[in-house]
Amino acid sequence: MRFSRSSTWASRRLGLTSVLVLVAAAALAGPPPPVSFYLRPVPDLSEIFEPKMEVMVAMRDGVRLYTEVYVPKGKDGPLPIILERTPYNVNAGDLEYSERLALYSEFFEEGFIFALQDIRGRYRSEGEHVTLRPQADPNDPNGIDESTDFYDTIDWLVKSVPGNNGNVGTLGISYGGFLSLRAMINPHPALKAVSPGASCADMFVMDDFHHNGAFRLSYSLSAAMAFDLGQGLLSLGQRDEYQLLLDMGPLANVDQQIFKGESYVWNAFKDHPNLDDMWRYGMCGVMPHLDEVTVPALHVIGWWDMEDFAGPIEAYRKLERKDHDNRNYMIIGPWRHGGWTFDDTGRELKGVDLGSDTARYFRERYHVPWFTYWLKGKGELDLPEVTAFQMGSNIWETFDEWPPNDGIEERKIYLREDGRLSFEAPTTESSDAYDSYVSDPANPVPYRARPFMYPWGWPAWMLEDQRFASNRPDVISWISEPLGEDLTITGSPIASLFATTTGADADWVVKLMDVHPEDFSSWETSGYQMIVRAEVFRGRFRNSFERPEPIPANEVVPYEIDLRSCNHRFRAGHRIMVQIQSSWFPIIDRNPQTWVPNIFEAQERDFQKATQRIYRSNRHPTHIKLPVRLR
Ligand code: PG9
Repeated sequence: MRFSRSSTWASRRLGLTSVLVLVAAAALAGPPPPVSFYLRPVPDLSEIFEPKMEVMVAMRDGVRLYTEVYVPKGKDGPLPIILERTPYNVNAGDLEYSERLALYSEFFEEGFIFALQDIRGRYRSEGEHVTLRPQADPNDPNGIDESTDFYDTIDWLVKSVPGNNGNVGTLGISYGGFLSLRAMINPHPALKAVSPGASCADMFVMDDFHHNGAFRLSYSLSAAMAFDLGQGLLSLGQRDEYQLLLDMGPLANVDQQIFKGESYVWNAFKDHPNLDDMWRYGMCGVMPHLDEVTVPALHVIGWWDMEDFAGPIEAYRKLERKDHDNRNYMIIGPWRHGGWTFDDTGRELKGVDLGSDTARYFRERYHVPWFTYWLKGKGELDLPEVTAFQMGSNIWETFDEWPPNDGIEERKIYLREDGRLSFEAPTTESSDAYDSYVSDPANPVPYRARPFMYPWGWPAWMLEDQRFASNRPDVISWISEPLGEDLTITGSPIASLFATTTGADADWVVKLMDVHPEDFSSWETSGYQMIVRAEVFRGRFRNSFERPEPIPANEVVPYEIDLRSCNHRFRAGHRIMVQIQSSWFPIIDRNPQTWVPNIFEAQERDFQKATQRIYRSNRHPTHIKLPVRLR
């Protein structure tokens, strides 16, 4: 991997951030600069499209949704329609031509009609907004949900837009990806292809709001504030986000100080601290409805997506089980959240040079041909089942399944004495073979180098050099010798952790890292501690996400932590590192470390220091199972 010297301080994304950006711009007196809405150049859209049609499209219950329709100039029709439905404002500046269209510039040459719609209750659309709206009861004849709104919109489009060919495709990122999955449930027959991007699908174990039951505080708070108050974190003060949220104290204070019980989203968090039907079927809950591949689907995911990574992969895998006609595909690229569409080239990420224009390549090689094939019947569908970029070598690879089984061997890499990491298992029987640290909720480990404030620097924060954390006494590192040859892992590394705590609950954060050689000819990357995968597990959920249990104090407890998919080549001369810590603040809320039934109700006095031991003996050999490529 090579690195470019340019850094993107004002890296930007579209989506929830866009809501915050306007707030940020207003709140800031000095640097950092406001985060811009788009990273894509906006062409002269008046040369490409006829003046827009603005329509309030009526849904079955009479609620009307604001829709802009753009018909391209000078293209031989009839043409198919690409529909994007969004909670993030189809035309933020109320411009003659929505700048959102710039996200689709590679589609212009081929010729598609674009329809952009604000979802129910957002911006210019009527009706009540329900964040990540659940599916309606199928037995309720008056039920409405995102699937019925898709159906009714598509029905209107194909019957009303002049010069359309009767075929519709839909796509979207994040919330828009979730919507694209909803479009697949009881779809309109004119819906011929979808492309769900970063489609959040599991909000308790994998995506935005929790990881393995641990609450993603800073992001979820931002989401609740954005959707329920129309504000960003910055409205709480232009401060280091770590200090801001630490000063706020226990989660109960957040509700008292900010939402006062009035936030639909925050209430969902605090009233449902465990996995239950609200998370399965309610807010977001899409998995139970993904049964058949009702519409051809191309799932798009970024390795460095800080919001929706594991859930979208599981959505693909769930559909794959019944993909009898081979209409379900996945591509995972080296992108931040939505980078394949939001970024102009995708050539670099947080200073990491990706070797080619990965985002443009995806759009030209995959996205446009996908919709051209299904909506126009043109071309061949020359599409591998799974395409995955390999980090570390900057190559694209194809697979018949995900994760691949063929040519993969599980190899265990063990924590050893003196901070070593080794493929040799420990031999000592001693029950004292452990490393220990004190986890103090009053001084949690920051997840990024301070100071920081969402949304600045948020995209791909996982690529930040971890040396800011390495020297803390509550972060333990184990490191291998330099590798003699390249080592590639493809699939999901699993951390098998044996640990004790003096407390009654604990978070376990495991980072698998690629440590670059000390080489001062490339100063910026010398010794870089790059996360390959990192994950958190909230100990109370070790036996069940539905029924949390206290951790028995001072008893060695095993944990299996799925670090989630990766495709990474450690180059010869690099070293593998594992870091373990018990806080990751404020991306994850603080675990009180004493037993409380609901952490959203914990009081200040419940937050106590605990001493953690990570075992590395013959009997309790903490290790990472690596899916190593044989060839
Ligand atoms: N990941 C974002 C989100 C999804 C669902 C709810 C709230 C936020 C997004 O960027 O759309």
